[in-house]
Amino acid sequence: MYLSLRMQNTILVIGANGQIGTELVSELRNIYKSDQVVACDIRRPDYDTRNAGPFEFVNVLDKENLKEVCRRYKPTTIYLLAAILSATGEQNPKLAWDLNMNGLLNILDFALEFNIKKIYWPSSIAVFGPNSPKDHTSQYCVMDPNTVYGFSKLAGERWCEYYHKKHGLDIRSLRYPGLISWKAAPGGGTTDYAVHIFHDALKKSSYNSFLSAETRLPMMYMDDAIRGTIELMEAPADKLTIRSSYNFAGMDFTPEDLAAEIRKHIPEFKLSYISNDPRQAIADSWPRSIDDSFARNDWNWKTRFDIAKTTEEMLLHLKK
Ligand code: AKB
Repeated sequence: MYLSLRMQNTILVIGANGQIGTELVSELRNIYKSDQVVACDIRRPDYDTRNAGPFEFVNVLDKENLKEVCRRYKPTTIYLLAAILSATGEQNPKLAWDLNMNGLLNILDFALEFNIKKIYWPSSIAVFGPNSPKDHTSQYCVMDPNTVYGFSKLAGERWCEYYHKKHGLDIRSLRYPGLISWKAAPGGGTTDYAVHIFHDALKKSSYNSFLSAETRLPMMYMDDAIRGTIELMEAPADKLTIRSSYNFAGMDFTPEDLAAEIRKHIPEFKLSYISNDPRQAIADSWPRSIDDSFARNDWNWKTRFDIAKTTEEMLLHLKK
């Protein structure tokens, strides 16, 4: 089995069981052969790995473990998704810095050592801070993130560009907004309310939001995020003018906007608010909307899901 894997392109997805990884692995397995896509995580996935494709235990901070997996699979591409997000990161700042930063540096070094052709690493709208422009925030502007997650992502972006310029590494990245999906739960972010709200709307026709009524944030439906990620990875290298991380936009809305959309399907839906949640301050430091014109111009990015279509899809799938 390993001999045949060595002769073809092999993709490692590290952090495969998370919100993004769960959907990315299955989409990559639709595009490539299942055994070309190795799901890696510190936890075994819920699905049956014998049918779904190879799975390996990988801790991105354990260099010996990483080296052994790279030797065995000879990956041509790595997607590094393992990270601690904004809200969880504030509860354990040193661990968030360690995983988000040293995990990336380990992969960048292994990419050089094992001649890995392409790397994907996600950044986030969390790289912006309280002094960044709030509306249509541009690719290049003041960036003063004040969460550990945010400044680990900003530092990571600088490392990505540095390895590209200094070592010619083909590394690609997107600044994800809040991601809305139904297959796997989000993992400790500030934008998670926009997923929880759908579960509670169906279960109890109400939701108690930890962000205030007027908190507008950039968001995206997961199908768009996965398609955009794969489009970026397939774009010709000479078209890419950004090697730190691309601004990437879908839609933007407030909890009130989302509640109004949900009421079109569940008229009795009620939204209430928790006060003094620490995630409010994080959300207040982030942009309200994003200008993603570099992604549009360089590799023709176009969003497909607006708030209405996202709401319809989320309710439809979660009802099943
Ligand atoms: C978070 O809220 O921390 C993430 C993000 C925007 O990167 N969803």
